[in-house]
Amino acid sequence: MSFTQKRCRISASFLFRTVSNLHPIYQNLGSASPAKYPLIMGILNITPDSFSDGSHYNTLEQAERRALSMIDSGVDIIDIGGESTRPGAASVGEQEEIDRVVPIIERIRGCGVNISIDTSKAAVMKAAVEAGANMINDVRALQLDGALQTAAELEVPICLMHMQGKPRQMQQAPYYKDVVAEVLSFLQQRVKACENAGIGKQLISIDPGFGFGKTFEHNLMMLAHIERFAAFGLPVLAGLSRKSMLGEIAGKPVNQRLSSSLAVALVAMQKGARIIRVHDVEETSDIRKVYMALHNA
Ligand code: 7PJ
Repeated sequence: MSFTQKRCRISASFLFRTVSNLHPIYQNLGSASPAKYPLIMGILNITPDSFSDGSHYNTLEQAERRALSMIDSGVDIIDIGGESTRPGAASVGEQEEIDRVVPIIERIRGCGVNISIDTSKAAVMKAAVEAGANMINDVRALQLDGALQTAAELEVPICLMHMQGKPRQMQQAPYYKDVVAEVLSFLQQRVKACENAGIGKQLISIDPGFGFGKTFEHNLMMLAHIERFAAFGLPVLAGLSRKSMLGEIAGKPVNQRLSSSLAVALVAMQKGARIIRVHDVEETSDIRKVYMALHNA
C-alpha cells in the first residue's frame, strides 16, 4: 500500500471534508456563472530539476509528499506537469512525459482532490486522464496535433492559455498593439474552435498566460485589466506565482517572491479570477480567507 493510500485510509474525515468541500465547486468550475470562491490550483512539477536528488523513486516520494501537503493546506486542484515551459527549456518526448506524470497521478487519485494535467500533447492528456486526472491545462490552448480531438473525447474541464511564440523564443521580442484585446481575441477563437470540436463551453476556462511571450508592461497591463477576461463569461485562471514580473517589481530572486505572489493573488481574486495557480498553497489559502471575509461582509 502506498504512502498516499495509507494516508487516505487513516484519515477518512479529512477525505470527507475534502470531497464535500470540493465537489460542488468543481461542478461550478466550468459553468458560465463564476465559482463561489476562487479555486486554488497547486503546482506540482515532475521534471528532473524539480526535486533535488534526481532518482526516480525519490522524486515520486517527494512529489507525493508535496501533493499531500497541498491537500492538507486546502488545495482544490493539483496541476501536474512533466514538461518545463520556462523560456529556453528543452522539449521532452511523449513517452518520457507520460512516464513522469502517470505514476504520481496513480498515487494521489482517490484522495478527493481534482487533478489537472499540464500538457500540450494529446497522448499525455489521454494517458493522464486514464490514470485519474480530471482536468487538462494546456499552455498551447489545444493547438498541437490531435489535442483538440483528444480533449473532446476525454470530456474533462480544460484550461486554454494564451502564449505568443514558442517557449524557446517567446521572450525575445513580444509585441502587441493592445495586449488585452489581442489575448482575449485569441482565447475567444480557441473557445470557438473547442465548441466546433464538440467541447461544451461549460468545460472551458481561459488564462491570459502571464509571462508567456509578454514583456513586463504587457503582464502588468493584463493584471490591471483581468476583469476584461472575466467579462467574457468563462472562469479565468491566473498564474502569477513567483513569476519574473514579481522579481522586477520587488527586486527579488525567485525564492523570495512569496509576499509579492500573495499580493497579486489577492488582486487577481478581487478582479474576478476564479482559479489561482500557485506554488504556495497554504499561504494563498489564507489570502483566500481574507478575500472571502471581505467579499461576504
Ligand atoms: C502557467 C501554466 C500559467 C497555466 C505554467 C510557471 C511556468 N499554466 N503553466 N497558466 N505557467 N494555465 O509556473 O512559472 O500561467 S509553467
